[in-house]
Amino acid sequence: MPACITTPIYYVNDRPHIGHAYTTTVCDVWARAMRLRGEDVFFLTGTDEHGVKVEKSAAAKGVTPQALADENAAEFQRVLKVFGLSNDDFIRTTEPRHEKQVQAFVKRLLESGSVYLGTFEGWYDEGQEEYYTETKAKELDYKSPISGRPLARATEQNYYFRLSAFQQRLEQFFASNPGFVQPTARQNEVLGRLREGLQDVPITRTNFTWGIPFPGDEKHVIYVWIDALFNYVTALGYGDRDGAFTGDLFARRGKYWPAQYHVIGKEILWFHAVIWPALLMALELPMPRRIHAHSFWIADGQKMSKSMGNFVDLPTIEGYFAKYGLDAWRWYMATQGPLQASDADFRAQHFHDTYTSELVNVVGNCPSRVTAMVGKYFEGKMPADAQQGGEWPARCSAAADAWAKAIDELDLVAAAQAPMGLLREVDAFINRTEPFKVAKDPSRAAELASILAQCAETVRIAGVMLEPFLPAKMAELRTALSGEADAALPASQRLQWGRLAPGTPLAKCALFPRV
Ligand code: ME8
Repeated sequence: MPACITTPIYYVNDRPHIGHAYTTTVCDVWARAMRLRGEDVFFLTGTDEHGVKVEKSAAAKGVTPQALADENAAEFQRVLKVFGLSNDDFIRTTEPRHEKQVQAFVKRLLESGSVYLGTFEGWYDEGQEEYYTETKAKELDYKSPISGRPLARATEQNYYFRLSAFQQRLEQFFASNPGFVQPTARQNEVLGRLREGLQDVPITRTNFTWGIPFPGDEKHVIYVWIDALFNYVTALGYGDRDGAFTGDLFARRGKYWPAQYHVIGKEILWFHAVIWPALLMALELPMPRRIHAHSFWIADGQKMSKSMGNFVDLPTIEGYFAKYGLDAWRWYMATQGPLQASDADFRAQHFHDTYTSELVNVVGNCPSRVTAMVGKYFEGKMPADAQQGGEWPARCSAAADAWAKAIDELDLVAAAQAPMGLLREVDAFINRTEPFKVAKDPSRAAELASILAQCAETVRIAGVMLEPFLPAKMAELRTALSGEADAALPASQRLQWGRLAPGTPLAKCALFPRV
């Protein structure tokens, strides 16, 4: 089945930082794992370029919003390459393919009665571009829950999306799709807020101009969040046929909708878990399968924020690449990050310790030990195993099942744990069977061959499962095990026991140097 995974589209009023790198890396690991499994994957990311924030940042710099957007979108695209991220498309909300189609959607919402002209009185969080009702603003002490800055009083005539009309359908939807929002703690928050009752939301603005004009009433621009959410379908070519809502709605990539995963940070969950589904209901489009709202990286116990200026920024990240390598960065992001309900503290020492204890001592050391012994005792050739793997084929197959299940659940920690567990078992097996002692007794040659053949084959299989996390290093391992041609095969074949035929050259490899 074709699978689609998306990141949020990032605001261009800011430079890329650890948060953007994190979400995109999580999606990249998943996309690579799915491709490895032979699935047809579409991995989407991009930039969110309209709205008052971008307009203001541009004015402060004395450039046009489009110029600022162009500059920072190019920077985001450059960064994707530096990070080796394997996205299939990059959508920018100022592209005609997006703008034209957003207008068509909004027109359709207007025609179907889901959008109407009304007057808003309430509170506005400028940093987040989010409106709050009086009740909610009071609860927040009239301060932005994100930046802490005071909310502004707002009265405006605007077009509204009739969100309230979707209360019941949303409740039913959540009841019949219990795992729709992950993790569960986040889903409970959404359900709690849903129970308070939905109010209609303004979807246009008149106090600035940097946005997509509202079709038929161009003194209004479409609210940046409505504009932005639609990226998930405009990138798939929805309505490329000039907004005709008939026949094959997706001109190009319709097979990828609905998305398997929208991966986002927890601060934008409401838009994705409630507003987006309601918009899709109003347009009679299928729902995405899952929204995964991860938590935040924090820095040395403190919240990272633009105002505090303590975001782990690009130059810092590039410092980690230089010292530990890109794959080590990916590993830390994927296995130590805030993927579930708790925030994760980014600490240099913890990074270093994780690198040493997992990548140097396990992922690097185990293949190095095994290939070194094969070099020493079998002239660097895969020995023949008279025991046909012993208990190892079953262990590997259980690990492969656990890995695949974890990937389905976007549980990257468990997905990494499966091959790590195998490598640790190989290490323990070597310590227990002591092949270096067995080698001293010529009458035990067959036993030595079995031990090392079983280790080498298990290392190969663990390496396959580690590829989505450590693509460059595992390519090195693959080459050392003479498996270049394997890269093109699906995991179902590569995870089978016994691909390393006796006599296959196995070169010694050193993957992660101690730092
Ligand atoms: O919200 N830890 O864009 P944005 C982990 N344009 N992830 C973090 C993070 C942190 N400390 N800080 C940010 C927007 N992120 C909108 C989205 S989608 C239709 C529109 C990540 O540039 C996380 O994925 O502010 C978060 O949701 C995203 O960056 C926000 O990026």
